[in-house]
Amino acid sequence: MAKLDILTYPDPRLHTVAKPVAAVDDRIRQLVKDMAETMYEAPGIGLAATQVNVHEQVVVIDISETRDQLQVFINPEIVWASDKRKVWEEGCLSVPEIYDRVERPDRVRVRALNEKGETFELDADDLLAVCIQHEIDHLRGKVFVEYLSPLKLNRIKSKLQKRERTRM
Ligand code: GNR
Ligand code: NI
Repeated sequence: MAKLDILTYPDPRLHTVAKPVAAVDDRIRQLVKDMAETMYEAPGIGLAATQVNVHEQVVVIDISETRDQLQVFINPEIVWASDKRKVWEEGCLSVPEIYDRVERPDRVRVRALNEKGETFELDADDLLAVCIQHEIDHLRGKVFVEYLSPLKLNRIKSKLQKRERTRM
């Protein structure tokens, strides 16, 4: 298994739109393993393939405290979202040490393929609903800070670019 490098905002590759996975084969299963290892080591509660510069629709999530409840979503799509919305304080492995409030639908139903290539549907609320929407955004080339005001976004960009320059 290999730990993968995570792209950091404002890397333009984070805006690439991921393609659907055509076949859930051993190559995809290896990618899932590598992404899971990368997520656990980071540590984070989710990771989208976009963040490791692979532009295919693969997401791994583990919101459990015990870090042993891996959830895999291939070609995920939101098939229903509640009208009710909720604000959550989000963070992102591609935007280190930046946390801010984002409003999203409170509950969503997701349809995806599992590691065997079988279709499943899942109703998500609370942190799982936030996380799956955050990850599907990555697959579409969107990073959570892009929901913030232009002023905040510019401050975040300069902070991260400065940090990059000083190798912090
Ligand atoms: O580890 C993560 N924590 C988190 C917290 C609140 C909302 C979303 C997230 S996802 C993030 C990992 C990540 O960057 N996934 O893309
Ligand atoms: Ni993220």
